[in-house]
Amino acid sequence: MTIPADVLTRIQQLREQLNAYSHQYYVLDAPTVPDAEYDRLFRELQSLEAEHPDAISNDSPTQKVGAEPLASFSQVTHERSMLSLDNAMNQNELIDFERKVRARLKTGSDLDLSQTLEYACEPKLDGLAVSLLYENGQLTQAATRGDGTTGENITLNVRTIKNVPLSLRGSLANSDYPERIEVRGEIYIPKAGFEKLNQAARANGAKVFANPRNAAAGSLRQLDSRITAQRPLEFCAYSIGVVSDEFELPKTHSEILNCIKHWGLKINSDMAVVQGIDACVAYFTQMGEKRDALDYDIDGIVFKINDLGLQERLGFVARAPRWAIAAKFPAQEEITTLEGVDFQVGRTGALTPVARLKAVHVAGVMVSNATLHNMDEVARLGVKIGDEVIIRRAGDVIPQVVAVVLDRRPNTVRDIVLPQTCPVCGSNVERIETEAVARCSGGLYCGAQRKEAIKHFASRKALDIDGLGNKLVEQLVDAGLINSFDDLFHLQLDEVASLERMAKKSAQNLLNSLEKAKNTTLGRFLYALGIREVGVTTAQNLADHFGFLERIEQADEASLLAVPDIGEIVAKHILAFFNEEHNKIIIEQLRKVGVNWQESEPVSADQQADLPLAGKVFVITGTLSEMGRDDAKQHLQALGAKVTGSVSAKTDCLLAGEKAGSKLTKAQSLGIDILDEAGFIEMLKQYLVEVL
Ligand code: 9MJ
Repeated sequence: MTIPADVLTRIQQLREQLNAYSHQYYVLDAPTVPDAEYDRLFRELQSLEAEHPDAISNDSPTQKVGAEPLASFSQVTHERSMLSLDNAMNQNELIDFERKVRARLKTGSDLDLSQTLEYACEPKLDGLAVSLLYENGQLTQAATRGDGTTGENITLNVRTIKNVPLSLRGSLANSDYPERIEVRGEIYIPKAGFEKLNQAARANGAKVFANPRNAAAGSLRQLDSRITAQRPLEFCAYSIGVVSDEFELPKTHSEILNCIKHWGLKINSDMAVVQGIDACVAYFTQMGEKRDALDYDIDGIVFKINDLGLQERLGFVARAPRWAIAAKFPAQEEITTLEGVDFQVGRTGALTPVARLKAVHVAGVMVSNATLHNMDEVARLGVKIGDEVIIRRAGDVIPQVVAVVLDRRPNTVRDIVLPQTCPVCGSNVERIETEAVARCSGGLYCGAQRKEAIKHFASRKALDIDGLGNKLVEQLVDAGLINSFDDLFHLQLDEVASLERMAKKSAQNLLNSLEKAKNTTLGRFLYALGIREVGVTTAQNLADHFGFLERIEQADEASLLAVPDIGEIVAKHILAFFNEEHNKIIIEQLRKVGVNWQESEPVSADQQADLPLAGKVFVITGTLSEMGRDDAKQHLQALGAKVTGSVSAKTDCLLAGEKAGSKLTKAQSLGIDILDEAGFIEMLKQYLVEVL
């Protein structure tokens, strides 16, 4: 069947547009259109291709969803072997590396070795090394490193990875890229994707991965590429393999990386070119400090002699190049003994098994506790008290037990048993069949739940009671001074001042903060109540949608489901909360002691569009000294702006407080408007917003 010319043109247009948007999003990290626009064009292309199957091409953006499962992976022999790297475990070994490089270059050389050597420094990603072969600009083969000589053909899986282009940017006719080019790099799962993947797995009783590297490996090893397509894998390039002869490549490693970037593949934006080994040491230290804040896992830094001529003269030993070295950071996983398990009771009564460990240093921090999440996780790990366990501490995520070293199991191990009664209040522990979590049924009768509920009530995004930290809440509850939220507002100066480590002045400050916290907003108040699954955003959505607390209290399931982001489960929690008589009493008591907020008719869509900052996207970063970031956000939202977390081409304005970091740099590079706090307050005044 022939395809009408206008349809073919449209299909071509859509593919180019979608490829350009993907490139901006996944490679340049600077999206230019909202996701909804991408999805709309994607669906248009899908439906045109469904009507005209002959028009489907192998490199269409619709072909990134995976294919029929394979029976097994075929083998690929690498045309140029894929090398591994030698390691430097400390600074001396790194300095020794340069000494050896210099010694080697000196022999029979006419080089001026008084000059410093130039290095490319690259964060070392902890994933899987892969090779991507592009022929005539099309991705024709992807393979794992394997043993360096032979790997597995994982083309179908790699084709599903969002930031791997199926065709290179530019054209072969213009010699924008070589006819054959092998790009090598690492496939990995960023930290956020890993946490989400495991959270979902825990909730569904599915396989939980020990670390992002295992998750990446498991995802690539799928014979069914439709599963791989669901995993948050990314590719980052760091070298090339075979290249067709006729193509003239630049003379340094860093320039080659730039070429790769122009071809449309991601390279590491944190890489740097430095002069001399001392600068390498400084880069290593600096990245070590940044390690936890990066959104991907690294296990060290790779230093490479930048000059390709020098690289060639240095050559290889065994399987590793002499021109590169991987300087390692302290390991994020260690082995220690599980000495016992305690059960911690959270705000909603959830019992979390907490591993008590023989103290051990992990990535520079002494660790003696780790979470075991829930009893399903305990069963999955097969862990017992007395076992040797592998624990992992990555970034600011709480340490986790990731595996048991079974062949070191002593015969004195004991089972971990879920208590039948709450270790804090003695109430029954209940476990609903469909939930992984066991809960204490004591509610606010349970001291642990009460403490957690009050901590939450006082927290920054809730009533923001300055000076009422977690420790003080525990003291107040333990001293019997508060049992419920409203008790906070009945506290007397001498009662507070009589607590340990509490001076009269700080007691007075607390009472002042409590007085101030009484004036709040409906969104904050709803969040502070601690309704299950109602976070800051849901609470604000409820407040915006209904405008009055009474309407929320009386809402039925259907009207709750009309609120953005509220699904059946959250709606049920909200209904259950307001059906509880004692919750109504708590709210009434809080109103009685003077907790108050403004209520008003919700703003209609038309009115929303009339607001002065309607349609504008703001990002807030750095420290605001006059007002908190939450308040700034609320002011902006009240003026119709949307406040998002990361700077992109879609951002209209960055509100940058003191000590602003990478977001400020990014906004500057994208030419986005930047406001400091003083400018922001001026702007608010211009819109007649009363500030403070
Ligand atoms: C990683 N894993 O990030 C190399 N690597 O270069 C970087 N690995 C490498 N380079 C030659 N950035 C062999 C391996």
